[in-house]
Amino acid sequence: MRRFPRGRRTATAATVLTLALALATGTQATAAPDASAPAAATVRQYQVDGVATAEQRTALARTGTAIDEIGADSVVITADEADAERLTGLGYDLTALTAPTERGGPGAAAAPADYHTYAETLAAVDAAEAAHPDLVSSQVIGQSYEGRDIVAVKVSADVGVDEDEPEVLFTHNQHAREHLTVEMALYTLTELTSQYGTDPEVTALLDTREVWLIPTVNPDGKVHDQESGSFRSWRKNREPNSGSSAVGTDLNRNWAYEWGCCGGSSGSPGSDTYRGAGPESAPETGVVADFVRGRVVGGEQQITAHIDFHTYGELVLWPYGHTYADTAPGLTADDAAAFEALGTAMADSNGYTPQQSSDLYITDGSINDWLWADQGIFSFTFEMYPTSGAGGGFYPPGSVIDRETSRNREAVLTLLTYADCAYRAAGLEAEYCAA
Ligand code: BZS
Ligand code: CA
Ligand code: ZN
Repeated sequence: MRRFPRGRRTATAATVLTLALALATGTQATAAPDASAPAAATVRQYQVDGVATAEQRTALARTGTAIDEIGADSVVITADEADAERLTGLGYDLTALTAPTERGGPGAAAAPADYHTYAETLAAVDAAEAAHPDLVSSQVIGQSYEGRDIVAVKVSADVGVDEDEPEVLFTHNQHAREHLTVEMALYTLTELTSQYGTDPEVTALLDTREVWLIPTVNPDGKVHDQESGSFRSWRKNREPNSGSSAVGTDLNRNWAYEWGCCGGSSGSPGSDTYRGAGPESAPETGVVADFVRGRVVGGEQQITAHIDFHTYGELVLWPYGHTYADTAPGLTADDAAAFEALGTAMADSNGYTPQQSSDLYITDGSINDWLWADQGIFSFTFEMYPTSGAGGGFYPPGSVIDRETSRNREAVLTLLTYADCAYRAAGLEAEYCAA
């Protein structure tokens, strides 16, 4: 498979191109260490030098190693001492880093109370629905492993009617520790409802689109990470794994397209990129996938466009993740052109770096690949603020929430705008957007 120019361009454009990656504490080749053992070794971040290409990053990720940020010729990983020693033994060049809080100075990182809890999130949804009954309607679409409700919120004019309008889905918080993404959902909900009837663009879009927000796909993981008194850097869901004491599946490796195909996930339950026992094995993945399948009306998928919000790295990503190739089965050159044009338009508004997700490293079983290949939905991932640990990593301070959620206002509205026909973003309306 060939490398393609997009990755090289963006890599040179950004001195410190960063990405929050998989926190993988185990290895694929051997039995994984028990990630949930009470006496778990100290986990910290390390810089790994000499890792410069997507192939090199994929090779590192395949050892089950955590990679949090990507630089021009290095990465930042999260590892315990045993993993660090193992990697050094494999020839990797590791340097221990101080915690993001210390690197960023006082106030660089958050306290758990800086972010809405799961209960507060649902309360905010209920309040919006009560204040705007004509615009907002929420429904429980299923339960997490531990039995918490997973909620989808519809926002549209005449919300009680299933009108024949393009539908746009926003998913948030697949990864437990990425709390800023839940704030993004609440921002979008507040912005759309408060600006309807006031802002002409928002009004026109809610008159012609149906928006679905799923503020947390992983409520058990969120509660686990946020509500013990201090953050735990937890990524996965909280489902036990049979035959292992290690808990959790990486939901963003558990989707049912080319699941586990390509070395872009781990088969070890102790890894933070554990792909699960099978496609959609995690209850949370199944609930959201069933919801999406339920939006097929009259044989046609109503949802046309989607963003899955993550942190961190300030990136706009699109499929495929399971191959480096620009085009592949189910992804034509025109499809790729539309993804790049729309992704770049959104990135122009928020200052993120746009690229195909495999420019970073290979993943399989991601939500983007499934939504595109299986459901035909133009599906993006946004990696939100910050770009590095200096901004607080997964836990930036609450003082940045307003700025970093509203930063995506135009990008969200751009996606809604093109939801009638994403090919229009690439000038392909004559071919694909006939009325
Ligand atoms: C994250 C990083 C994210 C992941 C990168 C990615 C997104 C890869 C979409 C592929 C597709 O955890 O935020 O590793 O899931
Ligand atoms: Ca509809
Ligand atoms: Zn994530």
